[in-house]
Amino acid sequence: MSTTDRAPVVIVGGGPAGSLLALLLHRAGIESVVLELRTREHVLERVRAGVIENGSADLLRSVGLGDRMDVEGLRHEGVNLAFRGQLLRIYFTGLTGRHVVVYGQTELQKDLYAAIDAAGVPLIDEAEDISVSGAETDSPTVSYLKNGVPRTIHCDFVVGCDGAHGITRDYVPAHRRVAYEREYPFGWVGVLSETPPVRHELIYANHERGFALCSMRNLHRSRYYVQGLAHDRVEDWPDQRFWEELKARLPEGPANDLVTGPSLEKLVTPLRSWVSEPMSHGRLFLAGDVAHVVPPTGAKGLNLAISDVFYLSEALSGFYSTGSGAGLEEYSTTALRRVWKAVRFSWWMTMMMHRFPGTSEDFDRKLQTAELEFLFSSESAQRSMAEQYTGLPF
Ligand code: FAS
Ligand code: PHB
Repeated sequence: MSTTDRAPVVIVGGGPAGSLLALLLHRAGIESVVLELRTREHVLERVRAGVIENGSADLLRSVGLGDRMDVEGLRHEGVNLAFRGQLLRIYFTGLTGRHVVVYGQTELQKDLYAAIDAAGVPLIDEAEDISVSGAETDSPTVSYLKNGVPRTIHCDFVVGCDGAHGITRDYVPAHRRVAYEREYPFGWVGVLSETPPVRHELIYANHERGFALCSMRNLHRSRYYVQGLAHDRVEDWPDQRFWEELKARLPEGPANDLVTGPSLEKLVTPLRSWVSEPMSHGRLFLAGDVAHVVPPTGAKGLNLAISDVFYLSEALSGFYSTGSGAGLEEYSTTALRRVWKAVRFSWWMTMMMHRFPGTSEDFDRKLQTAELEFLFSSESAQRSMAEQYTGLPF
């Protein structure tokens, strides 16, 4: 027995991209259905990004998602770079008038689900075997299994927001799809701990033992990362090794002040830059990690998902309010223009702050040192970094 539904827009994937798009469309009077493969609880448990750009925070406030973020989130007017025992503060607000908000993706996801529930947007979790047909027609359909029961939704548009391992991108024919990739010969080991942050702003450290990052979720909960080998596993990094390595990579002051404790969560993640073009095909549109992945060094992943759905919601509301498909035709080009700038910034931060195996004193290492020395000594270089870190305009 199958059931057939209808909705103007079907969104595949209930992460930040999918759920924010559903909310933006609802506010524009456009109904949608969100299909999520995992349970809500699983999505809400994920510990991922932590930095929200200036523009992303403004967009979230404009759709009623600013209250908890502005109370529990931390406004950061700068960030610190550590190199050769020195700490340099990049004063965002002084250099650009802008700031970032440190607010965990986990918390944002909770706010997003609460907002789409309050708006009455159907989010169907544990939706399995999703398939799309007719993306090249004006009336595509999306089929899936819910509790083993086959269901089909007829729609006008399908939006793939199903992340780096999603299936929707495969509905862009292979002859039209181009993937650009750069893999890095290392990964990150991340730890969440119920310990006070070592400093009230983030520290990105370039050290001969490898990169390290000191971040946080609030004034009692810290998030730390160290550079590990590309194929490290969580079990290779017992807590004691993690804390010893982090401490060794920080300048003396923060190293002495570091409060350690048991890890609440630990992950290892490979680093890669990857973009799949185009981000649309017929009535299928892609947004977020399903179309592009960046190394977290530039804190851009979540923010790119937000800018993608901003552009797409503008284009879809243009279509439904005026009948014009101009914005939809332009969507892929518009989104990719901002994506590639963030891909470049994330690549630049990664190249500048990590130790590349086997490059103790070679040409690349000399370049890295020169890059950091220039940044430490040039206000215009610091302003360029501040502009990009706080987020380029949409
Ligand atoms: P998401 O992956 O968040 O969401 C996609 C959703 O689609 C998921 O809920 C998934 O279950 C669902 N899905 C998958 N396949 C499906 C299918 N076939 N059918 C239906 N649903 C399906 N960014 C930073 O800026 N800083 C960080 O520190 C950082 N850390 C990260 C750590 C990890 C381990 C990862 C993977 C990413 C990290 N990121 C970080 C990037 C991250 O924030 C992403 O950019 C962000 O989650 C992208 O959001 P979405 O595009 O919505 O994809
Ligand atoms: C985080 O807080 O998890 C975080 C912050 C900045 C990054 C990456 C991760 O660049």
